[in-house]
Amino acid sequence: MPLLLLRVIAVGCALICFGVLASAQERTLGNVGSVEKKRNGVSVTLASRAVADISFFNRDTVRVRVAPSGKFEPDQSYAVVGTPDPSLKVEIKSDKKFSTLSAPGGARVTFSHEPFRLVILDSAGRVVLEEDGTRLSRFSRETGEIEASFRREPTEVYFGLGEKALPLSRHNHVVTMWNTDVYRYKVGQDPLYQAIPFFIGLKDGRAFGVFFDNTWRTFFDLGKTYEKRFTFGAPGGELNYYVFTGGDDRSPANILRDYSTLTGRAPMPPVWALGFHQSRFSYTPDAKVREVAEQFRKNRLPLDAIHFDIDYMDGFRVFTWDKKTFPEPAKLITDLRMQGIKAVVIVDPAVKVDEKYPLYSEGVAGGHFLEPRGRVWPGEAAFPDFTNPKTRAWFGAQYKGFLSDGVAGFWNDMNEPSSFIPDDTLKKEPATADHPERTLPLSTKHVGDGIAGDHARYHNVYGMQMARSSREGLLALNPNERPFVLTRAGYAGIQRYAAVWSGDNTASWDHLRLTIPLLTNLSVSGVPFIGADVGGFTGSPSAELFARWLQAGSLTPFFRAHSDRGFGPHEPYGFGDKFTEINRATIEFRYLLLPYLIACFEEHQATGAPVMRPLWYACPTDPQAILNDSQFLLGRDLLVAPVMEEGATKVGVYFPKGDTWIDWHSGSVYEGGTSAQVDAPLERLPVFVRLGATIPTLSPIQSTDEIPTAKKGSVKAVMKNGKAVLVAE
Ligand code: MIG
Repeated sequence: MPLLLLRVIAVGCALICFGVLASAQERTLGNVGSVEKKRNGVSVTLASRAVADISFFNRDTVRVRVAPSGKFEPDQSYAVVGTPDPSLKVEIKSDKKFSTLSAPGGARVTFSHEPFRLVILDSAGRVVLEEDGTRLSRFSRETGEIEASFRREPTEVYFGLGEKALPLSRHNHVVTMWNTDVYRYKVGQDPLYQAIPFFIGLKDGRAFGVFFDNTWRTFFDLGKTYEKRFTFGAPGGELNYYVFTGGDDRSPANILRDYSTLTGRAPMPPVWALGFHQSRFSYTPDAKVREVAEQFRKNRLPLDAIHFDIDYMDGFRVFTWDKKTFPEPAKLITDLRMQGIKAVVIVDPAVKVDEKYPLYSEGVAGGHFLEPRGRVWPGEAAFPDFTNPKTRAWFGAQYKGFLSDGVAGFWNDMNEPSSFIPDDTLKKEPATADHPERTLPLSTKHVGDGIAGDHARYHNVYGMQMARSSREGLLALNPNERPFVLTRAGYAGIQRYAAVWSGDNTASWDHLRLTIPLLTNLSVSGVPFIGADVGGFTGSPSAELFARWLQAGSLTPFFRAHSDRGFGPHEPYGFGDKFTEINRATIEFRYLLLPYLIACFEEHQATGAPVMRPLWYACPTDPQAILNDSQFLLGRDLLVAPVMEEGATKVGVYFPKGDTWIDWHSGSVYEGGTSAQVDAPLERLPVFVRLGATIPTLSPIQSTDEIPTAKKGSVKAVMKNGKAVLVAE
């Protein structure tokens, strides 16, 4: 079909075309010059010389792309894997003053021509987003900055944006996307390790989503500067964003269905990775690892994995073993496997600068390293350029040795990337030791998968591309096994490659409470396989804190206890017999529910629904559910209300509207829309089953190896003689 060129206007007076200049350098897009029809949308030339492409990804998803320079880069994204719906027929109308694009049965976009201003509507014609006329989209050609602003209602709330140590909703906050190694981060600190520039907004019970696919250091000002506006922007790149209008019912589920169609879903984890993991910085030497395994088995504590932290390596050289402390890794790992325990080893990105270390010389010869070098555990170290496909393949192939040793899973740490402060700087400025932005210089050059660029642009995808290299390498080496990769840093789409844990949290009650807002928001950022270090990484948890944290963590998707160097026990057998028994019951409950957890991951695969869910996800119209940050849902049918207060033996629970809930332990029945104080003695995690649900279960096992011979059962929440009851079979 020949391109239809709709010449609109060319009131082309240079004086009025530049829109409102807020500063000497900043300009808005200006008036519309021409509107040209393209596949699934239009291309708009603007008086500012910028061009804007507006198109539909599917019926309910609109993409807006603005190139301030007037020329688009090749359309390449680290996040996006979906392709636009080929069956779409977008209708386009244009007159002198307005253009309108509509997808039959779906969203609609209209924009005025003088000046260019966008309004995006849902399938029922309700406004979803409307550019703020008092602060139109703008850019600076001199600095490369770009920005877009939309009107908001003061009651609007926002969720997602990856991993944040912030309150449940991000309204009234300005947040930053910049992957940062934040040892001992504080509640309220921003940013942390994961940058996911996607959020779900909720207004009057209706959801919408915005994904700003820009890998630079982006920001989101969600009503903080001005309560009737939200703004997002970046110091460079294109203004490239997707708006999810949510279809007819405007549900959060629809937003995540469409977002995950665009950026992908998590593959099914290996079943063992859904069991309990035990970790510490570090279990060394090998005898210590054996002792941990023995303690678990002796105490009949279920366990599927032990993590090997950095000290197993030879001088922190990645992909090596310390011959003194781990002389026979394959033997050790086989012995662990006999006890139903898999080995997970940490793999850091940076390669020790050492001419005698083959990986280093190979990396130099292959041109795999970034310049300049950095400093990490091994001293001076070279960072592979994971934005180079050849480097990803090279690094990924290194897992071969570990696979033949029998290692089952891999843990990618320090991949923000984190680079220590050089010694001479440290001497001069000791305070920089804790500098939160210790990373590579922003001018570091990356291959960028064909679009060369510097670290300011590629920093946020570094960790994700490392995790990709790991996953793809493992699949190439062993196509028949589902890989398990755990990563600390990531960007939108990280769910395709790895599970995520929330880094260096602290052994405190407020960090335990933080896990729910942190993890549920990461979850609705499209990443289902997530967890926080049980017990808190740094610090020594009391027996009570550890037991309560283990309970809360037992129904999060990724379940691992981990500890920093030199702190007290973070092992479930480390607190005396009474607590060993309590902790055993907690982990056993996790294993009992494994078939249900697996079903939740299958549901994610099919629909994009999260595994761990905030209450608002299920009840966006229930005002009491929306800001609840002390409870969560596991899948659709289990409501979890962990105890997160020291000394508490009761917990206040809100039961979301629309369902009836039955206490797993006591059988008490609660109607949706009510609150209650529920008994929660130390040994009990309050869990409630939705009336009508069938929860598949397993008889007690010590590891997932025993699943084939375990007894399969179920717990059903049904009406019997006019009463809601749980029936176990
Ligand atoms: O500079 O490998 O978040 O889980 O135990 C610290 C040692 C490096 C940070 C990780 C933590 C891990 C630790 N690592």
